[in-house]
Amino acid sequence: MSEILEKIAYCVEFGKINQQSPYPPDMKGQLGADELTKEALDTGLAPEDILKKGLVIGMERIGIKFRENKVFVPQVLMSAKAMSTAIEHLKPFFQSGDVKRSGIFIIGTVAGDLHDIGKNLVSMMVEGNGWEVVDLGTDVSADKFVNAIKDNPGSHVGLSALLTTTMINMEHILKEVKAASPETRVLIGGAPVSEDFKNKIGADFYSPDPQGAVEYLNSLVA
Ligand code: B1M
Repeated sequence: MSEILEKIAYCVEFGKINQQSPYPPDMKGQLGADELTKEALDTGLAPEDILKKGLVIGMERIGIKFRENKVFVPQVLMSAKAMSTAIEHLKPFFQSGDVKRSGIFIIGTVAGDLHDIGKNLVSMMVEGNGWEVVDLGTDVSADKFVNAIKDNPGSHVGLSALLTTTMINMEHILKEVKAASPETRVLIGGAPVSEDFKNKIGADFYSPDPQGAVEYLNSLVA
C-alpha cells in the first residue's frame, strides 16, 4: 500500500478527522483523513484506490477492534467521522460513476422502536466499507422498507431492534419484504436478537455486531 493510503487508513482507524482535531491526543497537529484524502487526489491517486485501499482498510480495522472489545462506541464514532469527512472529497467521483459502490444497503430500526445508536453504527460501518446506505431512521414500517427497495432495485435490507416487544415486528417486515422482492437479502441485529430468532423467522443472516453485517454484505458481492 502506498504511504499516503496507509496514513489515510491509520487516520480512520484512530479517528483523526483533520489537522485541527485534538483527537486522538497523540496525533495533535498532524494531518488528518480530511487533508490527506485531498492531498492523495491532488497527487493523482485514483479515487477508488483512496476509498478501497485507504479509507475502507481503516474502517475494517476499527470494526474488528470493536468486535474484539478493544475499542468502544466513542472511538468508532470518531472513526466514522474521519471517514465521512474524507468521503466528502470523493462524492463527486461517486456521482460521476468513477468510483463504484459495492451495492445499496437499506437499514432501519423496526416499527415501534426508537433506539438508533446501534443502527447508526451499523449504517456508518457499512457506508465506510464502500456501500451506499439508505438509512430510513427509526420506527420504520414494512411499507417504508418495501417502498425503499422499489426505489433502489438490487438493494439489501438490515433490520435493527432493541426491544423484545419490537423484535417480533421483524417477522412481519421480513414477510412483506420477501413478498415484494424475494431476491432481497434481509439481515437482522440488535441486543435481543439471536441466531435462533433469525432461524425462527427465516431471515437471511444475523449479526451481533456491525463488522459481521459488513462481512455478510461483502460476501454477497464477492
Ligand atoms: Co431503551 N431500553 N428504552 N432507551 N435503552 C434498553 C434497550 C433496555 C435493555 C434497558 C433496560 O431495561 N435495561 C430496555 C429493553 C428491555 C427489553 O426489551 N427487554 C429498554 C426500554 C425498556 C426502553 C423503553 C421502553 C423505556 C420506557 O420508556 N419505559 C423506551 C422505548 C422507546 C421505544 O423505542 N419505543 C426506551 C427508550 C430509550 C431512550 C430513548 C431513552 C434511549 C435510546 C436513545 C437512542 O437510541 N437514540 C434508550 C437507551 C439509550 C437504552 C440503552 C441504555 C442503550 C441502548 C444502546 O444504544 N446501546 C439500553 C440498555 C442497555 O443496552 N444497556 C436500553 C448501545 C448500542 C451500540 O448497542 O443497540 O445493541 P446496540 O447495537 C449493537 C448491536 O446490537 C449491533 O451492533 C451494535 C454495535 O455493536 N446491532 C446490529 C444493532 N443493530 C444491528 C443491526 C444489524 C447488525 C448488528 O444488522 C442489520
